[in-house]
Amino acid sequence: MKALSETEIQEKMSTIDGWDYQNNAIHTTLEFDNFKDAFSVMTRIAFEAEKMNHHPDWSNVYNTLTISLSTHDVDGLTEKDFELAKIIDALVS
Ligand code: H2B
Repeated sequence: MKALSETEIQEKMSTIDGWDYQNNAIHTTLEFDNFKDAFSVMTRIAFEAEKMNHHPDWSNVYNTLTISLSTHDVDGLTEKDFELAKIIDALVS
């Protein structure tokens, strides 16, 4: 899978919600009511990530989940990052 160009990335940024593009990755921060809710969403994201064989860089502190997506294999952004971002958007909407 090839890394997306800057133009392609800018086009795709309009297809996802609440993400920003920095340092060759896309980032979002999600806040939940409590740890249990945060962790249940993480579990659902984890299953989707495994199905795609594409995994987030993330950290969780109590009710806050910070996620960064990039494709390590190409050291940049690919279609897979935007596909997973859309799945995450759908899971939390
Ligand atoms: N996840 C992400 N985010 N980027 C990758 O390049 C990647 C991955 N590569 N998950 C996969 C696993 C690769 O390491 C395995 C061997 O297919």
